[in-house]
Amino acid sequence: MKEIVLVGFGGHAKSVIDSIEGMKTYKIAGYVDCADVPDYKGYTRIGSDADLEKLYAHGIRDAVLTIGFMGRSKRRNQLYEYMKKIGYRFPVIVDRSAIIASDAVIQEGTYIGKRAVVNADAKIGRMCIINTGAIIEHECVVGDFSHVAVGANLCGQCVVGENTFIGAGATVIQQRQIGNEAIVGAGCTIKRNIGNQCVCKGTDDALTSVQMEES
Ligand code: JB2
Repeated sequence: MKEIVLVGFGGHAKSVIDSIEGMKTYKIAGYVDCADVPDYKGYTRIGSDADLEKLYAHGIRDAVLTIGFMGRSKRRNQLYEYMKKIGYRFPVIVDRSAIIASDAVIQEGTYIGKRAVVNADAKIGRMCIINTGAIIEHECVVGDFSHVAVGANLCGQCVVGENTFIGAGATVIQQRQIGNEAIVGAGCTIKRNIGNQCVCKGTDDALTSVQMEES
């Protein structure tokens, strides 16, 4: 089995570990983290970000960015660029319980969590997180580095930009567009288009209660 290194070893890494173990394609070599974090399931620290070149030279070619995010975070983008220059591959990690349509397209480094659904003709960009139980309906497009959190729903033909966060349990109704670097709060119902870098808050009907503010 090919060896893979995990970058970031917090809560999200634990979810990803279970999915990788279920795939039976990769052997987890260990993790790198910028903090002193406890080992988990027998996986141990094999260095820091400064050691990534050395680990590549020692034969580890595959990596997964297991630093999650719940809003804006540039660190995933920076690490991706840095590690691509070294030569790392970022495989798609799909939990064995996820349901992926045969013609869905999922680009490198994206994680699809437990019981997530990616339906027909959907396109998911690079380095996204489609987390536990999220539903990406037919013909949706999700831009690079975006995160659709647990239980969120994108109804058919929605378009989500890059570096955007769709919070837990949020619903975006069909054919709506969410811009780049936007944040949709947990539980929001989005019934209109949302611009770049907008933050949506509110728990009821988006047409009346969602407040929009430029970040
Ligand atoms: O630059 C970094 C870096 N920055 C943070 N390099 C490396 N190698 N590691 C980094 N980290 C590490 O990522 C932190 O030291 C920490 O160990 C880990 C982040 O763990 P945390 O448990 O704080 O969050 P998470 O990213 O695993 O999970 C968030 O995102 C998930 C998608 C959480 O908010 C979860 O609730 C969410 N499901």
